[in-house]
Amino acid sequence: MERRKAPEDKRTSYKRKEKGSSSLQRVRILFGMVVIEEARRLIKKAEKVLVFTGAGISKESGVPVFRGKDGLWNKYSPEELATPHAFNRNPSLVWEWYRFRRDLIRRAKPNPAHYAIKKLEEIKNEFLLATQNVDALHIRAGSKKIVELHGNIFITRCMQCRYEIEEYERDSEEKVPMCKKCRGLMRPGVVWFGEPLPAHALRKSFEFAKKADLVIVVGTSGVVYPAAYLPFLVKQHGGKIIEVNVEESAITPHADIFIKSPAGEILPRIVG
Ligand code: BV8
Ligand code: ZN
Repeated sequence: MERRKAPEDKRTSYKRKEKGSSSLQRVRILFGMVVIEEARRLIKKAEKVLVFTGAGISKESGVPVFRGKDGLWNKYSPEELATPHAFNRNPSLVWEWYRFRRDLIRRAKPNPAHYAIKKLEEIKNEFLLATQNVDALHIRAGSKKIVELHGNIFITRCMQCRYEIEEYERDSEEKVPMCKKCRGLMRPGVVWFGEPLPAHALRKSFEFAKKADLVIVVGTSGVVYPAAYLPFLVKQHGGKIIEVNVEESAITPHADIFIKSPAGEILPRIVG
């Protein structure tokens, strides 16, 4: 009598599927570990290290990024708020927006990714951190060898005599602050679209990129120029690119190692 196929087949197929999927997971985990090991090896070996960061490194600190579905540029248009033209047109609207972001950032704290970069600065003889972030969280984490390519949101600067004040703790009373030296209009100390980057930050970061043997790119979409040239400069001069991002960016196709992970979870593991 022909034996009816045992019902368990489904189970075995399920098991097989399960076995199949878990082995795939195991491969992924193994591959992930290999990639992390490779990144650790490259970082250990590197003598001149550049770290290039974007808004993604501060996401786990609660500071919103710019692009993507919950990015700032979804709700607010950069043209209306982050250009010299917008400020001349409506300085109080622009100040309102920068004060909203200042308050948000004041309530944020540096996360393990910020501290891992500070640690790397202490380990490496030749090191530079070039950040696009204006949130000063790297500075609050203790980074010293840093250039702020797009300025610092807590700096308030006179548009006439360039007199500057730092407002880390609180903002001045006036809705639109005026300079106490020349009564000129004061603006946030950030670089707006269409404005040149601070010459020293540009020169220092580009010079360092040309001699760096490794750049670690963390949490940037890599679409804002001239900052986004930095990883390519390292590559053009024979250096390697390690990228950490929760998703692929404009830099990923050029990365030697791409680690798809939140920066706060992975940086302490690859820098340690
Ligand atoms: C200038 C300060 C000329 C203000 C900012 C060449 C080609 C094309 C365009 C241009 C070009 N050259 C110039 C331009 C124009 C323009 C530009 O690049 N436009 C782009 C948008 C097309 N550049 C300029 O205007 C620059 N100036 O060129 O001047 C000149 C020269 C001489 C004389 C006169 C004029 C000035 C650019 C600076 C603008 N200012 N910020 C403010 O903050 O309010 S830019 C601002 O946006 C940030 O600073 C930052 O740089 C940028 C946002 O980029 P990201 O940081 O990458 O953030 P984003 O949200 O895009 O991505 C976040 C990433 O993190 C994502 O990939 C996400 O997946 C990832 N992520 C999320 N969570 C995590 C994570 N990763 C890891 N872990 C997580 N947990
Ligand atoms: Zn002034």
